Amino acid sequence: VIPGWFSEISPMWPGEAHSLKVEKILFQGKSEYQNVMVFQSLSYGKVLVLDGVIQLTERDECAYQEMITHLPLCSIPNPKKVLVIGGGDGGVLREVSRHSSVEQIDICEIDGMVVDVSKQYFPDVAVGYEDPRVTLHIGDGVAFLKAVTEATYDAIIVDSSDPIGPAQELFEKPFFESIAKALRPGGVVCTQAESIWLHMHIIEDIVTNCHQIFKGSVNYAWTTVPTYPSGVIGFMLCSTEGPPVDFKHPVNPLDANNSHSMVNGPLKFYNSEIHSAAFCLPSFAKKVIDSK
Ligand code: AAT
Repeated sequence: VIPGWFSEISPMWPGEAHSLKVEKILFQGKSEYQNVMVFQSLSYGKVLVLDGVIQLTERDECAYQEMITHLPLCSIPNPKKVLVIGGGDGGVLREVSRHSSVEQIDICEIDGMVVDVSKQYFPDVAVGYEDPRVTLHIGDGVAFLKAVTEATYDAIIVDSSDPIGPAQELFEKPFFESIAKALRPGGVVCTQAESIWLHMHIIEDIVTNCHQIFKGSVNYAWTTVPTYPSGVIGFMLCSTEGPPVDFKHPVNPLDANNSHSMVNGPLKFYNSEIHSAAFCLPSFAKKVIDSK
């Protein structure tokens, strides 16, 4: 450990640790679920860390939040009801709010401290909560989805931390089964699905489960996020039986200067070309994912 630097050390990426130079620690606390820290970095703006793992930085959060949101929402014609699991920082809400067809946005985040800290230190991210269509539920996403007994949502976005800690069950088969039940015919899910460089075994399991559960399409996409382990992160995108969804060709494009956003002006990362490109996989990953 280098003094004055934050290093992201975890058994989930043994033998490597990305580091950022710390200018100032702004917040440190312990919630019921995890350690919460915010620091000012030299080169990536403010950084939110949970249990020693970077959740977002001001500089590159757009790459993750825009992709995890618009990959699913731009793939279906008229999303109305959207559920976000995790994502307590509000960044995904901010992105969902760009879609004018959306009428209802539910979010279920397990940790109230993440919400409070984000509102205090990351106003440009937590601004998503200002959208009047948003209802915040503090609780476990697994229990929340079990309680949804009808096919309710057009899209479910699982903006989850890694499967060590409170998010573990969000990577398991029963959780994907509750997602499928809570989605309308032709509804879509997009989940945080880790890195092709580090976690092919996790990805393999998720893909296998999803093929069994989702009768529409099952796809893996990825993007670059410099401050996430290995610099890339992926998403599992699936649709239920019903109107077919071709994730690779967005039917509901977002205008670059989208005026429906409550916030933050134009998109910084997402566009229709990068949407389609996100589904192109390196050969080593394609081989494994396509074989499932
Ligand atoms: N928006 C980018 C940051 C995240 S946040 C992941 C969120 O999931 C955290 O706020 C965490 O408290 C919440 N969470 C964890 N478990 C649950 C659960 N069971 N139910 C509801 N919310 C939960 C993603 C970071 C990705 C990191 C990649 N290394």
